[in-house]
Amino acid sequence: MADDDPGSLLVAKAAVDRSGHDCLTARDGDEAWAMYLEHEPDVVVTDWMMPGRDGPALCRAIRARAADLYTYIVLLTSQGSRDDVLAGLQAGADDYVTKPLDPFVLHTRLLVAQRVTTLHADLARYRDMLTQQARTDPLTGLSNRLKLTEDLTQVHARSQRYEEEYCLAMCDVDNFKSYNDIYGHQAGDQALQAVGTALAAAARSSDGVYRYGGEEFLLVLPKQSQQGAKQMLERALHAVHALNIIHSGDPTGHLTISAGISAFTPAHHPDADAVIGEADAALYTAKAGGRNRVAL
Ligand code: GH3
Ligand code: MG
Ligand code: MG
Ligand code: MG
Repeated sequence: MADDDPGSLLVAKAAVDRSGHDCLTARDGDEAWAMYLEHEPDVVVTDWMMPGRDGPALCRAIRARAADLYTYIVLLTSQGSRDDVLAGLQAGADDYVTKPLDPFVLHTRLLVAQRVTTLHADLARYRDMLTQQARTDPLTGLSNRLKLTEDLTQVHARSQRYEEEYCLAMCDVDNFKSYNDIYGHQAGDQALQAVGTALAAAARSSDGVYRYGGEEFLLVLPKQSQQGAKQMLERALHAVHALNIIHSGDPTGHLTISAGISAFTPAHHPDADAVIGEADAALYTAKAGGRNRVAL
């Protein structure tokens, strides 16, 4: 609540307190702005004319902030100043109350404010949920290809800027078509979940593990050398083998994966798509070499 008139501050604070909310008071616009930034209140009730920043300037400052949470703004104007009301709403206020302040009127406006801020908080939650969902593969719970594109763009740009290396590993389940044919698609789905979990467990916390396609997984390994990536993938292949998923259609008798590794280095720096292409080509080498192996 911002007002340079101590009398209206008192009336307003009493009304807000009675509504069961916490009320902070400021005596001018600049103090109100500093207080706003520190406490991020749900609702701002502000006078029109104040020393420092006036009411509309305070509204504009609040609206210019790309904050996640919505601030509901009620402007206090003097009676009969229609132009002020219009200018205030255009500056970003949600509502206005005319002075002298009637505590009952403020109380009713706060009920509306509460409903609006709750709605905005719900929307923000849904938005975050959808953002998360759109980037998650529902079967394995791993990140999906959309998230891969976003993350790889960042890793690639950072590696370019700081001349760091990074590696990609394209992994593909061996003889998976025959696994589905023999054990059914539900068993196939469970196997994919288990493989995804094993890969995620083998990765460092800074690595990214993504479901790239049907039975293909892509690993993004920032600040990793090709040799380090090879060792990590060999551990991952062992981990998948150790899942002990019986596969009579595979020469090893178990479900296995193959992996192809590509590296981005200061000496060899193709664009991000090409780094994926090189991992894919290396995967082909691993398959041609007999599967259940890592190739560079
Ligand atoms: P390779 O060793 O050369 O990789 O042989 P493969 O049989 O694994 O390769 P192929 O590309 O012929 O078969 C991939 C199979 O993966 C076919 C497809 O039905 C299966 N698949 C893809 N996505 C899913 C899924 O979400 N669930 C199940 N159960 N199977 C899937
Ligand atoms: Mg005033
Ligand atoms: Mg495949
Ligand atoms: Mg396969």
